[in-house]
Amino acid sequence: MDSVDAGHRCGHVAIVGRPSVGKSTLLNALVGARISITSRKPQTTRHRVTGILSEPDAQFVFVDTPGFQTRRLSRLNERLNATVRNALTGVDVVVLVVDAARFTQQDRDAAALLPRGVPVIVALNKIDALADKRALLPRLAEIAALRDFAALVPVSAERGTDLPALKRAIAELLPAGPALYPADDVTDRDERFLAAEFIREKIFRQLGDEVPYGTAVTIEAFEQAGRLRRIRATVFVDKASQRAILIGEDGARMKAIASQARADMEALFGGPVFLDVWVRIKRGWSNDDAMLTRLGY
Ligand SMILES: Nc1nc2c(ncn2[C@@H]2O[C@H](COP(=O)(O)OP(=O)(O)OP(=O)(O)O)[C@@H](O)[C@H]2O)c(=O)[nH]1
Ligand SMILES: [Mg+2]
Repeated sequence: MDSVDAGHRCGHVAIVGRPSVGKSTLLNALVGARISITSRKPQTTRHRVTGILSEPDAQFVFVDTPGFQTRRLSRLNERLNATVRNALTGVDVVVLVVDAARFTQQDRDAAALLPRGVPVIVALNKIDALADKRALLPRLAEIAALRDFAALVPVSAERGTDLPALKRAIAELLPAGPALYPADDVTDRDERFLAAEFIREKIFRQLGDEVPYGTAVTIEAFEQAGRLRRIRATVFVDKASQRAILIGEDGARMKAIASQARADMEALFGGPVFLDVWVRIKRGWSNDDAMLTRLGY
C-alpha cells in the first residue's frame, strides 16, 4: 500500500429510523447536496438513496432509507419496510436517527430491527428545537440502555450542529480500504430518478395530508440536447378528487409544483430544464404489485 492510501477508510453507512426524524435532511447535510427529498410529512422517502461524501482520509457511502413504518400497512408500506431491511444488509455502520425531543415506541421498534454484529451510532437530531437542554441527559441514558451502541451523538441536521463529531464517530468504524466512487460523485442515482423525486417533494410540501400519499411520479421521457434537458413526467393519483386538487384552479397548483421542481433540477443538473408534467388516475396503485414494481418501489 502506498503512502496515499495508507489509513484511508471507506464503507457503507445506513441511515435508519422512524418516519420524520430527519434522516434525509441528515444525509443531505453530511453530503453537502440536496440528493434525498425531505418534508414535514412522514414517509416522504420511498427509496434507498445513496449519498457519497469523499474526504481526504475517508469515503462515506451513506444510504438513506424510508422511515420504518409499523402502521398503515399497504403493499407500498410493506415494500418500504423491506427496502429498510435490505439496506441494512452488508453495511459497515448504522446510524439510527431519533428526534431528541420525542422518543417513542416506534423508535424502539426501529432499534429492534437493527442487525446484531454491526456497530450502531445513535444521532439524536433536532437539538436546535429542544426547549430544555437538560432533557437530553435522561434521554441519552434511556436510549443507551436499549442495546450496546458505539456512540450517541446529539446533532442538528438542519443547522449542521455537531455533524463533524458524528462524522468522526462514523469514520472510526469504517473499514480500511480505497474509495469505491470517484471523489466528485455525490450519489449513485441518475438524473431521471432525481427529477421524479423533486416533483414528489414539491407535492409533499405543497399539498395537504391526503394527496401526497395517493401520488407517485414516473419519468416518461428524458432527453438531453447540449445543456438543455427535456423531461416529461407523469404523476399518478389514486382518484379524480386528488387529480383536481393536484392541478388546482386553472392549473395553478401544478404550475407551482412544476416550477419549483424545475428550479431544483436546474440547480443540481447545472443547466436549463424544460419540464412537462401530466396527471393520470391509477386507482389502487399503492396496493398494485405490478404498478409498484414499475415505479421502482
Ligand atoms: N428543527 C429541526 N428540524 C429538522 C431537523 N432535521 C430535520 N428536520 C425537519 O424534520 C422534518 C422531516 O425531515 P426529513 O429529513 O424529511 O425526515 P425523514 O426522517 O427523512 O422522514 P421520512 O423520509 O418521511 O422517513 C422536515 O420538516 C425537516 O425540515 C433539525 O435538525 N432540526
Ligand atoms: Mg426521508
